[in-house]
Amino acid sequence: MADHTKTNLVTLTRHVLSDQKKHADATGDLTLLLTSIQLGCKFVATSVRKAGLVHLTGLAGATNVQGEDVKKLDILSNEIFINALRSSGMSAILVSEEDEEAIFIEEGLQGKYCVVFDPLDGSSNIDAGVNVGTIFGIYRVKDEGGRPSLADVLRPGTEMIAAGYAQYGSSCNLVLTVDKTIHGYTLDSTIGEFILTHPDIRIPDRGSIYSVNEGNSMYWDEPCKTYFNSIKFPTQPNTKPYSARYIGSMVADIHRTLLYGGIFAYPGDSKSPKGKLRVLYECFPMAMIMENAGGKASTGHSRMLEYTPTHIHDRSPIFLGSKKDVEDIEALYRAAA
Ligand code: AHM
Ligand code: MG
Repeated sequence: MADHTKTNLVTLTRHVLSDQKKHADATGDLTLLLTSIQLGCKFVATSVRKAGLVHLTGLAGATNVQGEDVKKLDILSNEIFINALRSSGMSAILVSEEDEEAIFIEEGLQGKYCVVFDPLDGSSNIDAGVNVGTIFGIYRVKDEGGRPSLADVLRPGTEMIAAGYAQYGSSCNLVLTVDKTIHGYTLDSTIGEFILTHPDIRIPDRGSIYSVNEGNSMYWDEPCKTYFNSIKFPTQPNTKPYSARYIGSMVADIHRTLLYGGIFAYPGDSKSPKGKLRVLYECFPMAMIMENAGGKASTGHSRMLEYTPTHIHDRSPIFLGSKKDVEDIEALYRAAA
């Protein structure tokens, strides 16, 4: 028998299509929308890789060595995603970290999905060659055929129908969650396809790595200080302290947490009571991914996905990762309440 494993690749599109076929009422629209997101990720992956060479990391509006106008990578990435999503004909509203206002897609190109995204998260790291990523979440409009409004995106994360991220690093990885399934794909740049490499991702119930910006610890509240002290100075016999890992690029910190376990946190503090991370396109997609991988995501006080954002760039404190690690910090907040 011939070995077909090397020629029978499971691409992201093939995988999503076969999952969608399980739904009798599936139209293929979500698959089409995801195709445009994939295209955006491939385009950004290539641009990130070329950035150092063509000085794409220069100031917006700067000129490269060939005298051509170059755009800063986050602006370029934003345009790439907006163009891909608009032309897919599948989206109704786009919310991007880069745009103050939500973008309402014109009639004629309008579809039934709302996409919230951060086109290039962690971009302040890019000059140092650190991993960056794209984060996205998808809602279905409430009233198909009706007039889309901000109410279609100012909804709890429990109503998101899909979410994911792409990480631009030594390889380009895309993690996607739809219908409680969660799989990881790696871009094979020779054929330009995302190939299924991490089926059914599960996060360990407890980890041994913590990931937080400790430079903010003087501003933390007591439960947060107590929690991080407890994992660094364990009092139980034969218990090792947790290791610290903090890249400062959410996608990279979450990707490691998802694969190895542990906890990632961006707490609120006395300086920034709501923390730094944005609810719609940073906290919710990552929370959905963690939950569907068997982990947890919390504001410290309640389930992250049950929060209702008050505006499109709303922020929230967040603790997410291995179930038991997140439960430990929640217990400390409960005790302090
Ligand atoms: P950005 O969207 O402006 O790139 O900021 C978000 C990034 C996240 O990727 C990361 O988790 C966080 O900011 C790091 O913030 P800090 O430098 O305060 O630790
Ligand atoms: Mg961001």
